[in-house]
Amino acid sequence: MQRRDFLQLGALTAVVGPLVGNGAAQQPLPLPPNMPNMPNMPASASTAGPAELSGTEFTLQIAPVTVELAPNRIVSTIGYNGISPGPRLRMKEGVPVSVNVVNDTDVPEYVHFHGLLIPSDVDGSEEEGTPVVPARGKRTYRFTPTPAGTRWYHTHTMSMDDLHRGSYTGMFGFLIVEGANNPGNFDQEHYLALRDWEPFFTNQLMDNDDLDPTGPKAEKPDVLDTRPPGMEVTADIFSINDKALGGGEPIRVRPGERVMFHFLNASAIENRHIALPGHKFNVVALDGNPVPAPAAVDVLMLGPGERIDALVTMDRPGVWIMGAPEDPVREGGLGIVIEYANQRRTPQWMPAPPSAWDYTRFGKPPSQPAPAEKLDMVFEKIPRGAGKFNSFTVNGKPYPHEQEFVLKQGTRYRLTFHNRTDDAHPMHLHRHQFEIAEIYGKATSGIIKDTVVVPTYGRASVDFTADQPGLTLFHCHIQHHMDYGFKALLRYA
Ligand SMILES: [Cu+2]
Repeated sequence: MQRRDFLQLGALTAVVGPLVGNGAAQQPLPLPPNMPNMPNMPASASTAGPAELSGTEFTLQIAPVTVELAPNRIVSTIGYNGISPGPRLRMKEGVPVSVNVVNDTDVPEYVHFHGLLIPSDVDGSEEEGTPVVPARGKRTYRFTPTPAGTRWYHTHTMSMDDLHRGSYTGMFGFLIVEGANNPGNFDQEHYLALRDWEPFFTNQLMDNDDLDPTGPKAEKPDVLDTRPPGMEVTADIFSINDKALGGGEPIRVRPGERVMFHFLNASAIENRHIALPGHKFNVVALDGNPVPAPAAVDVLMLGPGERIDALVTMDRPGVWIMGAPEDPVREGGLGIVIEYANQRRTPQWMPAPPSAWDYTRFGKPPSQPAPAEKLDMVFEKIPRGAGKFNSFTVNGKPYPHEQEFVLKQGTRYRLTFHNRTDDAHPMHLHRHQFEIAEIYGKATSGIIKDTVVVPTYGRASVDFTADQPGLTLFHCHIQHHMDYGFKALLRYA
């Protein structure tokens, strides 16, 4: 019996808890059953620390942790300070900090500070030459956090075929860089990290393409590669922060409240969508950076590594499920209950209106001419190029592209991604931010990001200024893709 079959059977026979609805559109909430390979662990090796740390001196202890997704549904993994997600780190823009990392495991580690403009030796990337945090050792990262916004931190080790290492573990957390002016025009705010657990290899990937952007498939080859693909990584147990849907407390709101949600896709494996029936998300920032044209949408899309800050006006009293539009993902745990005051109903789900994600909705018309300097990157997948797994090339060459991407300091570049694969990839540039210039065949400006999902067989162009000397890693934020070649190293002349 396949694992997925087992899960579905288990879900059907699971004792349905107090969350079963009785409305026309309600769905039962079968939580993932306790898996035989998810033992109820004794108390974790480290003591759970506070959920938020602020100041200039931080300590992150890497050690085994247990995560209670729901009563009797406990996963064991590696985390920071005894919890997963790790503590939210709150820093002030421009004020130097020290992050002391204590590694209480037998595996050398890197902590990457995602979305910050910091030097290579503290960026937390082996490829960039950041010194390792040795197994059973410690190292201090010192840097000056910038720019302000919703950032995050996570392990940056390779996993290869070990699904208990790297970003498959619980080693991730929010990092908030506070700027000088923080308007905070809302009634409450929540930091929500989307996660999956207990990943496994599969040949059959669930397709969520309905909600994905459509546009010209400018890079679709005339003759498709029909060789059998290698195995990919998937999961069927999900959570928001450390709780599966129904496994934790609801978010309690009052009619008329404005709630700021800070979403992070901390998954190592898949792009995710989020909807809240009857409500719209007013997107105000992407990857922590305010957008030129905030706009309201029904469904959010986040590739691994991406963040969205969105305001929701609570104007439809009820008890709702905010979660993944795809039934198996939401029922597998990717959701959280939004409960209005004085509402006693069971949580309701309603399918979201048809809605494809489009970054350019939040941009402004292009105003700048294209930079004179251009770089092109062609992404290709080699089916089973790495034994039972696919491998990836950038410009037909394997990592590390010694003379391929050499930047002149102070120069502005237009970087064009040609995605000749049958997947949408979340591409992340370390230590820099870029401005989306064109995507889905549409030109735009003013959207500043560090990660962008390049559509299936699509093309995207981003502009960036080479103003951060030092080795700079560029990679797909899907761990399995990065590990099998989907990365390049940019260097300065
Ligand atoms: Cu990828």
